[in-house]
Amino acid sequence: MVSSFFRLAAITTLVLAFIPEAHGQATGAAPPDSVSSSAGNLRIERLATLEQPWGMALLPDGRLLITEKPGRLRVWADGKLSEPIQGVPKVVYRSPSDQGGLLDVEADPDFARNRLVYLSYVEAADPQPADARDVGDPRFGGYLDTSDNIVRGGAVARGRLEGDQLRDVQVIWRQEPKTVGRGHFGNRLVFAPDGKLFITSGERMRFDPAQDLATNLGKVVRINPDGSIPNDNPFAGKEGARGDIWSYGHRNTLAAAFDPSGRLWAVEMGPLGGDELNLVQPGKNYGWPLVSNGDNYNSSHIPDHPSRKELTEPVRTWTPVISPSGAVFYSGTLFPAWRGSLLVGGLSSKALIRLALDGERVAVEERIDMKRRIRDVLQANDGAILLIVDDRKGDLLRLTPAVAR
Ligand SMILES: [Ca+2]
Ligand SMILES: [Ca+2]
Repeated sequence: MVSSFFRLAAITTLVLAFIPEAHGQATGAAPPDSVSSSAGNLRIERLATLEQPWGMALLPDGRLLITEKPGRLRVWADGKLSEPIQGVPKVVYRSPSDQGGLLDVEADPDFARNRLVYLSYVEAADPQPADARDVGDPRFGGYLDTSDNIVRGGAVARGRLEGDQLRDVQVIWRQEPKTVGRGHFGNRLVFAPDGKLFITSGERMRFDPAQDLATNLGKVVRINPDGSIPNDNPFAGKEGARGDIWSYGHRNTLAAAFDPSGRLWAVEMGPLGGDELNLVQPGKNYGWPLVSNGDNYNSSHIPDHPSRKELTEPVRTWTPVISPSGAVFYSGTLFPAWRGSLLVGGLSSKALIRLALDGERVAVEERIDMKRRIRDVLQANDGAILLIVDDRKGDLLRLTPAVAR
């Protein structure tokens, strides 16, 4: 006991050696100092404050990349937030209620050698339709909001990070077709252990495309890091289907993470109720919009998952919803009891949700009350848990075990 206490104390002292620094002038309300959990009280530190942060990625040297939805990529290192990195693609972003903008960031698994960084974001169609008010244009999907008629879609680009510049930026993937509307882009990025890149692609609030194998909306997508299609994808080379599709029937998947045994888990926003945890497997149909354990926002009924056995059921559903954001499998040493747990950020639930999995079921579920909309979760190299808060003044927070001071 004594030796483990001193080990913990030594680690915490190291963590405290960083001087937290807030970016910009005004910051949001100070977070509480601590929160209780099954691992005891957690110390909450605010490291920085960003505008609508969305995604995080760690570089091998411990530097942290963070996106801001309005279109900025910053680096947090040595207690400081950098100026925006130059060379980031131009994004469509209109207001904090816009689900698009600059979204996720990932570092290449071989970053130490190739310095490649991947960004997902929302781009405008070029050119825009000649008459952007024509509701009959299929790009509008029968939807017309004259205050927001930019035809747009998610995209993924990669470039080489050199100093404060992204160089040789190339688009490697696009959501197709583009349409109007500010929602359901998905766009979470995660590398598989074998180096393939997975992208979650939302159904752009259009429902039916999730079942249409001729579009990549409402799918989980798998590509090679250069954008080419792996020839072992389930629909590669099949007529009438897109080769980039890995699984389909998804609504708006915002979290994706590989567990220690190499299985892909994804967390999906349901409609009115029915958020889902799915074990994602190639070629399977996850049911949207044919089934959902939630119902439509206008209260019209959607049959529940068990009514259609041929559609893959979620491992867990949530009603009321958690509104999932990013997620990560914890493997660090600061919280030994949490090793192997999936940590999921919650927006409307304002929580960090810990799921201990046993095979294909959730064995333990814990909700840590963060009192703020959590947008992404990451494990730092020292085992601390990093969170970003979804807000116009969104904090970067670090969770470590609290010790007596
Ligand atoms: Ca489903
Ligand atoms: Ca239902």
